[in-house]
Amino acid sequence: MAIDATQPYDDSNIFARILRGEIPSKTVYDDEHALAFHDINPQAPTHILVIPKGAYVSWDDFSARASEAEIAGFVRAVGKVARDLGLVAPGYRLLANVGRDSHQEVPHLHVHLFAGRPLGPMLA
Ligand code: D5M
Repeated sequence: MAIDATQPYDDSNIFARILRGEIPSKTVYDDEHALAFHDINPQAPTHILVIPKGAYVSWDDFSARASEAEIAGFVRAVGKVARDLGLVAPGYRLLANVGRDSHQEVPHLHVHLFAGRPLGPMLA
């Protein structure tokens, strides 16, 4: 079910539980500011989720409240995952859903990274 991204952060969400180690994930990258793991319901041969370690619901929440170090760390982590997985040459797609109309389901900021096949034109 899509969430209302204006709600306060709910630390019982599934990604908060992954960050606390309460639920396993197939981790591909982990550092001070970010965690990346395989999506449980992949929409492409490679489908990774990259999340900041801090408690942020959305891009706008993150950009308003996160420190410069958190923002830089998260953005660098997304790029590092793409490089480390060898995705730069074939190409990849980043996508972040925010709120009801984009059908965001998990109320912890995440970037989807899709790769591994021609992804076609971008869908609005
Ligand atoms: O996408 C939320 C994404 O989170 C969706 O593609 C499934 C994925 N998901 C949900 N639970 C898990 C677990 N436990 N591990 C890995 N991936 C998971 P959204 O942009 O919010 O619609």
